[in-house]
Amino acid sequence: MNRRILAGVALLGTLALATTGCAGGTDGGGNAGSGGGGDELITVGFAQTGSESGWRAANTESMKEAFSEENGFDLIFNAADNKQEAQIQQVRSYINQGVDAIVIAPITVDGWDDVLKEAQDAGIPVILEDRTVSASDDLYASWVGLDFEKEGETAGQWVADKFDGQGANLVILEGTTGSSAALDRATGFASATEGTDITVLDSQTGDFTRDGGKKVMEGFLQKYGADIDVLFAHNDDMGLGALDAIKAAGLTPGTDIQIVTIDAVKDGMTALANGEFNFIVECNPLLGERAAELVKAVVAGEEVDKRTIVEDQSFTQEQAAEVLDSRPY
Ligand code: GYE
Repeated sequence: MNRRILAGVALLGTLALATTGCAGGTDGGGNAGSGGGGDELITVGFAQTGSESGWRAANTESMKEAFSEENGFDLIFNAADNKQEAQIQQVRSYINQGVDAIVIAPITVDGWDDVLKEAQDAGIPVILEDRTVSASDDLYASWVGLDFEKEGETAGQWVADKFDGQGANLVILEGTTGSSAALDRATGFASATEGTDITVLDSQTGDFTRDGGKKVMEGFLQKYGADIDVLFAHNDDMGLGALDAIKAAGLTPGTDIQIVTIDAVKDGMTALANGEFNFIVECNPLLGERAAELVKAVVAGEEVDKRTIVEDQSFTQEQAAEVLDSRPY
């Protein structure tokens, strides 16, 4: 009997100690002495777009890894299935829960002003990752992401170098309508191919998914058949979906129709190394660590850069074959 009671008392003692450690953090006091604790966890609500692509899966993993308890975070995760309204609702719910900071990967550029203002009024800092918004940058603390326009430009430059002067026919699979990733890639690509004799036969959204890419490419093939020389897909997944459609139409991807995509995820790089894709512009999804650093700094009241751009590379078939095994995602 005695032993049991003693064990219970000891356990309660440990709990009390642990709780004291936490409370110390809340008071903002750096009161050492509570043995194990350290600071309180930072509660972060992360509003992810959805799970549309391999890029997104890698991005989600990177975020979950960086915003771990060991790193001092209590992460509340939600993916909005690519529905802007649902994502905004999720951000509102994070505001109501009184989280310490909110991270958003905004599905579309427009429509964020009101909810960002609500977060600001509630004193909750917002950090954007991946895509950008059209709202004033006074309404959020910081953004970390990629230069989508440059990605589109690099893809367009490759097409121009290869096909200008041949009167080639091009089709485009666009990303999610209204997303900064799709808008900026389209702008960059158009500027790099402007003034060439390349004809854009068609350009439609495949919503950044394999299924979307496949369906839209089937439509393109029905309409234009073997007249199509080049495909530009705003991401690997849509290009991978298009491969099925091209093969089903009796054409050889990489030869009959040359394919340039953006992202450089494992499946895309494999298709490139196998000769089914012809060129990939990288878009780095591993933004978690930088986002976590930004959140920590902002919550601590430190000054941070408004914009952090992560550099991308690009790959030919030969380069893809060389680096394929060492790619982390
Ligand atoms: O290229 C695509 C994903 O916003 C950069 O979204 C991201 C894009 C990425 O679904 O695969």
